[in-house]
Amino acid sequence: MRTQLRSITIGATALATVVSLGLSGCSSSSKSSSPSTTAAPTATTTGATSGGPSADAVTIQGFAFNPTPKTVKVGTKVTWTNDDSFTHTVKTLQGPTKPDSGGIHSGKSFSYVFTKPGTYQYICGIHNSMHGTVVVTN
Ligand SMILES: [Cu+2]
Repeated sequence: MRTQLRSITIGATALATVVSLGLSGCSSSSKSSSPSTTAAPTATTTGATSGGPSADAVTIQGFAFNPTPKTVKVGTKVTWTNDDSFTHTVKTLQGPTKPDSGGIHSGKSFSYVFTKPGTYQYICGIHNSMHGTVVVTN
């Protein structure tokens, strides 16, 4: 009885291995196990966002973030591009998360994916008078 239980366990493990190897694996060890059509969900497109995150942009120019406030949906990737000839940063003071770019040199950009809804208030860490806001909605 014990051995029987054991062999069942081994069989299940072997099956699981075959499944995890997928169709690409060599199925040389396939000994006509009854084809269980209780299919393992192989190609599950996981959850909400199929087709990648949406994107939005903020420009840094003339010592200002534009536009601000910027309203985006959760999961949006926001890219700040520095069109000034000075280095700026995006430093979040208040928000569910605290994106902090570090120095964004002239002509460079910084991207951040907002995964939590809320209001994000940020400044330029170098020029503290530069204020910006991102509002992330569900
Ligand atoms: Cu700045």
